[in-house]
Amino acid sequence: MIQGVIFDLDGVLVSTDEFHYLGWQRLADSEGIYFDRRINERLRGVSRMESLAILLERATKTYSPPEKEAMAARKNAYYRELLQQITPRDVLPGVLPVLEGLKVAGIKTAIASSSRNCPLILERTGLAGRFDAVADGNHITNSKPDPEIFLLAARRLGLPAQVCLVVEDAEAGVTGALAAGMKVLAVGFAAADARAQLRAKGLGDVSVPQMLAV
Ligand code: B16
Ligand code: MG
Repeated sequence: MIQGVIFDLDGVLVSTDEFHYLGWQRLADSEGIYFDRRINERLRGVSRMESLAILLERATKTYSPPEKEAMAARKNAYYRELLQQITPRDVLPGVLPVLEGLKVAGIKTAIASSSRNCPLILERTGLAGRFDAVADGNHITNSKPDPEIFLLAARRLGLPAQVCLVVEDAEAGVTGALAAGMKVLAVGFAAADARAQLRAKGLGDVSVPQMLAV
């Protein structure tokens, strides 16, 4: 029986995944490196520096470690510029009713996001304080597909992995959650992932009883 639900942030609770794409595209364009939405799919749930390494697979010159740090910082600045537009209206459909339904059912909730910008996004969307625990990119060494972030979120909830359901939109996130021994509800870009126990277009297309019965 599910006792805790652990949510990914970008692409599950809010569409910041589009802003990540726009930030990386701007960086790639300024460096003359080919980048597109298909390549961007590989960056979902992956840390900032690992994302840069994937983007640099198409680079024609090699970059030193300090140059790479500067590029990652530049992308983050572009991304944070876009985050200034975010308001509580950008919380994705179904999120607030699901959170309310879980609360009424006595189910604990947590965030497991690879993003180091997670606190800023939670603040700007009004979601800060709505979860029993938060685990983000500032608290871990290995990002998704490693299970570390999910295990940390479960530990902070005081729950064993087997009673946790993870909501994810990334292949790397689904892999990490399953490796942690948790059940998965795959949504958005991961909605066709056959490894997940439950699949839906978004949180607006699934009910709390369905989530708790996986
Ligand atoms: P930042 P999630 C992930 O967040 C994003 O999906 C991924 O595209 C991004 O590179 C990663 O956070 C790190 O983000 O640069 O803000 O630290 O999907 O795990 O909530
Ligand atoms: Mg995501």
